Amino acid sequence: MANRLFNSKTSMFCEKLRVVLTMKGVSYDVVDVRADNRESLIAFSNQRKVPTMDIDGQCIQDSTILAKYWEEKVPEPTIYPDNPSDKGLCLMLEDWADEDLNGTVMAFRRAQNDDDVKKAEEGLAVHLENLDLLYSGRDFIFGRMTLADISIYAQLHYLYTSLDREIDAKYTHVHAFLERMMKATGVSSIKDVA
Ligand SMILES: N[C@@H](CCC(=O)N[C@@H](CS)C(=O)NCC(=O)O)C(=O)O
Repeated sequence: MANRLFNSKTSMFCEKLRVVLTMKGVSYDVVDVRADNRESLIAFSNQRKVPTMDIDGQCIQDSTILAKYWEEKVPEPTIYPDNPSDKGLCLMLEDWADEDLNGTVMAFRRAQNDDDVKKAEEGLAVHLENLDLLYSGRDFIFGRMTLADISIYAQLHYLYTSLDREIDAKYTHVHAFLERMMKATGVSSIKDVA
């Protein structure tokens, strides 16, 4: 099977998918969409968003759909919890990270002035307080690394890799989680991507 990933190194959704692909041992060629201003991506998929994959000529787009696709193709190791109720919660957390947490993180990118940055910081603080509670006393949300952890990590990691921001040291459980995720994904410096 020939797989191509239309990739942007810094995209949080691409990092989320790359972690899943590595976990499952899926091999793929990388097409760097920044190298040709997305021309080959648009020619292949008729749209601009990454991650997009060419899987034996089949075009599949969106990190959530691709994660589900690869889970079905390569079930082990699984990216979801075993218990169906936990799986539902995992998918909800994936969606929360991809939408709400992403919106908060991207508010820094969209900020035009100090007031916007202050609002973004306030929004992020609410999520960090909740995440710090969520990760207190547990390594991963469902005992082992699942798509919920991967999705949350991809968003928080983007603060460091692309926005040159740091998470306040007072969120000790969040920091311990980031370190666990870096170890699990083979990233030696917080500024590097998986
Ligand atoms: N829900 C999508 C979001 C993908 C997304 O927003 N990708 C961004 C990069 S992080 C992109 O390619 N944006 C380019 C554009 O919209 O023109 C997913 O999970 O894959």
